[in-house]
Amino acid sequence: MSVLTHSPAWLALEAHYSVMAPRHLRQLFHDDPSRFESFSLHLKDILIDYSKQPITAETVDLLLALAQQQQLQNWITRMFSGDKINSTEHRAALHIALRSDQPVFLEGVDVLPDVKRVLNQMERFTTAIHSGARRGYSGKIFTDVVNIGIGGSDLGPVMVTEALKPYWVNGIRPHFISNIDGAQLTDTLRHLNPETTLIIIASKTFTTQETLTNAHSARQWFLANGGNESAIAQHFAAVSTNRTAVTQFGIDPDNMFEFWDWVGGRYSLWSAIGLPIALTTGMDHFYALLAGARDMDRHFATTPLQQNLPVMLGLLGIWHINFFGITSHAVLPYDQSLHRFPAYLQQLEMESNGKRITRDGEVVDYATGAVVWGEPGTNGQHAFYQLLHQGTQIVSADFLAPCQSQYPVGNHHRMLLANFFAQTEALMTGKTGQKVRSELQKQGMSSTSLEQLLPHKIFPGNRPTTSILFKKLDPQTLGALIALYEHKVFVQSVIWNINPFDQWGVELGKQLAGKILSELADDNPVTSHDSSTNGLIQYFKANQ
Ligand code: G6Q
Repeated sequence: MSVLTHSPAWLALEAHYSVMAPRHLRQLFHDDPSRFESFSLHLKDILIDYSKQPITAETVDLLLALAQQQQLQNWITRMFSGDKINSTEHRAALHIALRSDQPVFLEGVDVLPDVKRVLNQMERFTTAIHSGARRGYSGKIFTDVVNIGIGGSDLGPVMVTEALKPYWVNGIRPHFISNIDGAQLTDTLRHLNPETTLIIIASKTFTTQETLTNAHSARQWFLANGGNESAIAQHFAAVSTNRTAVTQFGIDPDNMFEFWDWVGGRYSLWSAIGLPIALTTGMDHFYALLAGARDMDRHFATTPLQQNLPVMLGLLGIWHINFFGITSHAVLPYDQSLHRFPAYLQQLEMESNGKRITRDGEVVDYATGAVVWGEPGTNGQHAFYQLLHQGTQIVSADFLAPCQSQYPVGNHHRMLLANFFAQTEALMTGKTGQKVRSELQKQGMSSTSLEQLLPHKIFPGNRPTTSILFKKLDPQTLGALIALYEHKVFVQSVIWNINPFDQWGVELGKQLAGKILSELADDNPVTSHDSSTNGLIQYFKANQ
């Protein structure tokens, strides 16, 4: 047994679980009609309602005691003060510095001047592209921006640019190439004119195989379609921590936007990795995004734990995962603009907390990160909600929606929100046999048919959901929402005593494919792997 599962706060929660497990959410609402007031929190335009969770005031107290036992407040302070809390990589995790307006120190040196310098460089570049002061090699203004990057160098900018479509600058279209599958590169570039296309190569390490291969192919496309070597400097920019590799690739160092090893890939959209966001929506909106995240940072760092939004969200996840055994978590935005938000959170949560070794090097004996997935509502309702309502596994879910649509059309937004409220209510209350019976009787169904159909129409309910409503999906609110989840992930990592800022599982993939690639280069039989891998490689070679 680990120290954690042996600890007083954990054991108290285990005992409390046996009291809470048989209590239906319907009953909890019946016993306490003021649950919404007791279990909801606000920050500016964001409201989080967690009253449809299997908790009482005692649960919250016990979860907070667990957070205190795990020294959460101290860990928050350590993150904000630049301690090297990414212990396996000996790095700080200072994404909060990228949106700070106060000095942030790393080894006694304020990093803010560097952050501001790169923001100013981004602003100059963005302004020059938008004003036409900086043009393509033939004198035409830029109309298309292609970001080549993968994982943390792709998902954040894709998600944010999609979410902020109403804020797009006239005349600029963003495109994203991440996959090594040539389909994405071919399909993207075939619509573009090299004369008016700006290509950003985004890679923290500048060694990632997919990104560099796509970058080389994009350069060939540029040269084969009218561009020439001397025009590369006008059309290619790089975002990286690796100046040497950028220069070797042939990119003018003036077109390199720097960031630092204390910014994790999946926490990097606030850095120059956000350049496609700034180019697409304008620098003012990028600054507003940073300001929203800063509001959430301040809230996280200074608000008592019981009123702290990321803390509460994180602790609810702990309650589900470690005590109820709910390890599948759906993110369900009722907002088409947030269609990539579940994919973004999937990386943020699963890459950060998908770990089985504690900070002390021990194998954990408790579950860590949940499986995170999701799709926008109402589409999901016509696909996988069946399992959420009547399946055998319980899935926890976050429902998110704006009160104001940025695309007002007739009654669409009210219908969208009516579905949001109806689904969260139904997941909580379910539908009893008694209710189903009376409905079927009213329809005049014969008793034999009624008895046959009845069990199929019962909904157990008692499915936990958190509802997150906000006024409008503007850049500031979006920044705050993303930071909310970043800090939620951190809270959970502290409870589990794991490092959320490394990603050795990703590194493995980067190494393995390199070795096999050389074996695919000729027709020789491959025998260096297990029989399955050898067999698959042979089949590929014979049929390629
Ligand atoms: C993120 C991960 C991973 C990374 C990509 C791209 O936290 O480390 O998703 O962002 O592997 O890496 P580069 O930016 O170095 O190309």
